[in-house]
Amino acid sequence: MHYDSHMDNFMFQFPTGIPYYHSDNLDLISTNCSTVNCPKDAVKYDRNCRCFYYKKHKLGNIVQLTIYNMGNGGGMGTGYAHPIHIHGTHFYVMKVGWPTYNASGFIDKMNPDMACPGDTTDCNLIGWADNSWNNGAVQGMNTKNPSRRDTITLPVGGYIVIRFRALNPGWWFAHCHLELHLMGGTGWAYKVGDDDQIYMPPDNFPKDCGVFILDKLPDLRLPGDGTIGSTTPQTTGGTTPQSTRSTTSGSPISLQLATIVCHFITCLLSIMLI
Ligand SMILES: [Cu+2]
Repeated sequence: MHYDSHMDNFMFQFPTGIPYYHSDNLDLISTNCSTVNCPKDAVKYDRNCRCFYYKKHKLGNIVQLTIYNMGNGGGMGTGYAHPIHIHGTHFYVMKVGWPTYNASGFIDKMNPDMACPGDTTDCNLIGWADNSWNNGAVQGMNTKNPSRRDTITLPVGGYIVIRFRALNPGWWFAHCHLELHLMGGTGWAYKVGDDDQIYMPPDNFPKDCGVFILDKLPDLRLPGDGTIGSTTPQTTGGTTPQSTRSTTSGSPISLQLATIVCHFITCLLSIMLI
């Protein structure tokens, strides 16, 4: 692991072009995360870890994300709470896992639900402490009346579990809304649907530099022959969150486990080096 803003050991880097026009070869416009040299044992800022980090979700799936904030071991003055903001969908807050705090209000212990082997700043092998929580079966989720948000604060030394149904086809961005962290790489992109399910931008939308003038509302169209598309997603239920047991047995579900960290000093470094 390297020391900086990251998601799953990668520092998000924006593509240089628009993914809608390059879905058949994203390497033309972005750095592929499978090709970056990102040493797990780096002990300082490493810009080689920058890449276009993204997830794929099948249209209509329920997506459950667990995001852990490694912080910096919960020491006083270290680590940040991150306001995680997701574009393209609202989501349900199924659970917030908190650290424990001392009488002065500072963190004294990371949340024990996550097992972070070794040093607390090296979570390459992170997972649930209780194996029975794997595959989405997180205990303690609010499946009755969870809050519906577009942003949720991720506490230092804790985690969040969120769910959304991937009903909005396209490319979207999710990120920490502290701009310093966003620029440092605390974010990820995600693609909902296959290319033939994703509406294309209007014909006169600039693919590179240029000016876009909206003189009429554009027709919705899918890639291919330019006709107006119909992308009514084939969902398996309503938009209300379901329990893990019901989703795993009756609906497709995507599970992702992400880790996130940002250290103040290294974030500043990343800004200066950009
Ligand atoms: Cu942040």
